[in-house]
Amino acid sequence: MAVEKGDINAAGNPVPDLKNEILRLKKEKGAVIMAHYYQPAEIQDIADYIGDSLALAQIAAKLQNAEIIVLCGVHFMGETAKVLCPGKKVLIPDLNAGCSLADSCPVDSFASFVAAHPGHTVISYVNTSIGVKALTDVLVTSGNARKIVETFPKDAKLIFGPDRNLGNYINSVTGRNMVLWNGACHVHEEFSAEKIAELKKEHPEAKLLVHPECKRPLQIMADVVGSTAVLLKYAIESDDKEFIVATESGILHQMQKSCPDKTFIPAPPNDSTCGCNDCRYMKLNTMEKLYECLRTEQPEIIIDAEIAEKARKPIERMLELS
Ligand code: CIZ
Repeated sequence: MAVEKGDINAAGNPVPDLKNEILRLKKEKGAVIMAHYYQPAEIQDIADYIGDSLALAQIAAKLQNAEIIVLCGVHFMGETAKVLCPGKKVLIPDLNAGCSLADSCPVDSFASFVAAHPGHTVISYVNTSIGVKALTDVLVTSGNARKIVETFPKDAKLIFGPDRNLGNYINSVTGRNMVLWNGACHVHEEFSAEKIAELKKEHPEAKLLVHPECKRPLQIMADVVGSTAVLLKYAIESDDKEFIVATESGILHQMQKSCPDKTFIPAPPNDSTCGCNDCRYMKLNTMEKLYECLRTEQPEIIIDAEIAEKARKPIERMLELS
């Protein structure tokens, strides 16, 4: 049951009007709220900035007046903001909001993988821990991976981690032969090509929008493969009226808001009862936690200064090349 203003919470205190309290605290503390497209709809609606991880990093790098950044997303996004804004307090509503893809690439194992490929340039997807970023030459997001990989000669020796599906996709469109780390995202790996094919029969006019973290068969079936920002832009600019969307469900909120006259159908996962096109980490953030985070200025992202310095270089290189 939804908790509403006027209700009494478990501690016996009145429940605050969360939206107004968040806006009040934000103003009082000179805070900026940034939200990823995969956040719950009500958090997207209250944010100052909404975007993919590239846009959020670009905005964080340019923020002048904010004292506090509340990054409503997952932990690695908060770390990226902290590296780019070392003088600001960076908060995240739930410190447990991790990332299955980042977890699929432990720092020690990645260090051994890099050591086993001497002479290779290390390209990492931004969905990695700060430790993996510190081992990386240049970071990419799904929005700029192709462009950045194409800045390297065709025969350059490249390592790409941690997402094997994005890596495969970039190899296929750039003609590169990057050595891939074998990692994946629990949401994007779950979409079922068979169920999507069935859905396409029911909606023959629908365009299939696929995130490159999905498996190869989906990439091949897709009308468009792209980052959240690319898929959103396509949906807005297209004359088509119906879309099947194979990425985390949070993006459907912006799609529907931007295109109220169009229909967006979430792509079905293998197990239709699992709710697995909701990222369990992204959805840990709630309005209650956002309010508490602004009130208490906790939890805060803290990064070791030496690692932050090492991670800054590949992040800045990505921003220069984007
Ligand atoms: O890089 C991001 O923001 C993610 C996780 C997805 C996307 O394509 O925007």
